[in-house]
Amino acid sequence: MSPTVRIGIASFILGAVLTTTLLVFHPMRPLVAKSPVAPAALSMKPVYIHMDGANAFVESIVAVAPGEPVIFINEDTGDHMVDGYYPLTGKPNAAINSGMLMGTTGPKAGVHSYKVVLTKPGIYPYYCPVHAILSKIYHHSVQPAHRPGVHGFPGAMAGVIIVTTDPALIAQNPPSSKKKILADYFGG
Ligand SMILES: [Cu+2]
Repeated sequence: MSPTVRIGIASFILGAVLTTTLLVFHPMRPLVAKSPVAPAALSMKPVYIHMDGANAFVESIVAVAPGEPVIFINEDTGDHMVDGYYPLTGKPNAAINSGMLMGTTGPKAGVHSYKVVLTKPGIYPYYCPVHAILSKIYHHSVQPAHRPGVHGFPGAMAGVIIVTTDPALIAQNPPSSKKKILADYFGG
């Protein structure tokens, strides 16, 4: 091999090494291609809220991911409603509006349910106007209160859905919110 050829090969190798080094360590080039930010590992399984014979929402506070369905299950023989409201004004929030949710005598009778899907993060209070009222507290603000004259749960039949991307909040849902039917809750 002539010295000229040897120098040529050496130059080629050096060039290749330099090019590779520049490509790998160039400050503008990330060493590892960034994958798109994976959405948080949030469940899209429905979260269930049950209404029982005591005229209560059993899981009165639940958190869900945006777009994760919330399904209200009426396990009471009596009728209920699920109406969203804005606590600062008392005005209805049309995003949650079940209409009359008929009572259910048992799992074989066909359980009446209402599904709501909320896509915007936020705090969504709701109440059952059959068994609770919105009581004025300050200026136009309201809070749910027990409807005088109705029996059952001594508190207000009301609850809150929190729509959040924080899995730590969703992890705090009560275990019964994972089950569609609570076998021992029919009646009332
Ligand atoms: Cu009710």
